[in-house]
Amino acid sequence: MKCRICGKPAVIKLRAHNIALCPEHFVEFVQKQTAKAIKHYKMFEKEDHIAVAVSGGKDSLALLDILTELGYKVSAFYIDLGIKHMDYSKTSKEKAQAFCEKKGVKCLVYSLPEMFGMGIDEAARKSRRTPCSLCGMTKRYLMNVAARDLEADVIATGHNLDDQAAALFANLMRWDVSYLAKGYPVLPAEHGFPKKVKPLVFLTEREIAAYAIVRGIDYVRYECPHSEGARFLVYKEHLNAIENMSPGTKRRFYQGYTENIWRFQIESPDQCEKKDEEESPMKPCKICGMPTAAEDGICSFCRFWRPDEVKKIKGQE
Ligand code: Q46
Ligand code: ZN
Ligand code: ZN
Repeated sequence: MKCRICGKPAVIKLRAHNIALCPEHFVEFVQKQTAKAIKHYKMFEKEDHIAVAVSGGKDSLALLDILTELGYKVSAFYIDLGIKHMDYSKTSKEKAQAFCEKKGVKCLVYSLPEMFGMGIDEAARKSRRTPCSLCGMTKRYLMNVAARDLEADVIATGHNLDDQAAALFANLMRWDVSYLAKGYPVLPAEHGFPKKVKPLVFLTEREIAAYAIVRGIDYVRYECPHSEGARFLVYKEHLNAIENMSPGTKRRFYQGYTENIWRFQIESPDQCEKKDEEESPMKPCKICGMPTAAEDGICSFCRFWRPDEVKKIKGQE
């Protein structure tokens, strides 16, 4: 197998693109695909400051590598969830910080155990919530805080084509129209929250894993013990089987959806009515100042993580 561009030995065959590439040209290919997605979906411009959410995994570290290589102004942040199983949080924090240092990128760390004296598992146990629902709310909030602290214009996450296509597949199977309306790789800035983008949407998991190896990126090899990956695994496997039969399907499936997403964003009359009733104006949280729509003016993060301050505020009212 020879590189289609230079004829040197190839390291990877990309059936969807009908090419084989050597390490040098594969790296170039991955970076070009990312640049293409950024341009195609109007994610950001050269002068923008991008905050990359790094988890210590291959996708987010590859994203950081690609964006810095493409010459973007990049900072990073890591959210330490305090997950002790297999030293998951400790190891992923070390890998994330070491890679940021290697790339000369500033990395802010938000540590739940340091800020609140407990990690996501203990907090979930105490509140009888599932770790992932609590984690989702916590990460969304801290991402916005990180963008504010870093004075970034946009937050970038490492979701890849497999993630996006599997989520689309799952949402279609359930006809979950509210999620189908939100699967675009760009979420505009809204209500005081920053823009959020997914620049790796043109690249498969396999391509990103190969990129991380070729570039010598040291990442955590295992996923969070509560990984949502398992939820989508069956969809990923089915999509891979179809991809094997007909290379390029995954990309056409997701890209075609992004071109047709407006079809899911048209609201039915009863949805409009419901929205009018439900929509309450955003205001700054009485405790942390971040925007919230909660009627009592206390955001869901503070309500959960800062109960003493909530009590104090309620006592004063
Ligand atoms: S939500 Fe759940 Fe993830 Fe949080 S607890 Fe782990 S698996 S990290 S994407
Ligand atoms: Zn080559
Ligand atoms: Zn708050």
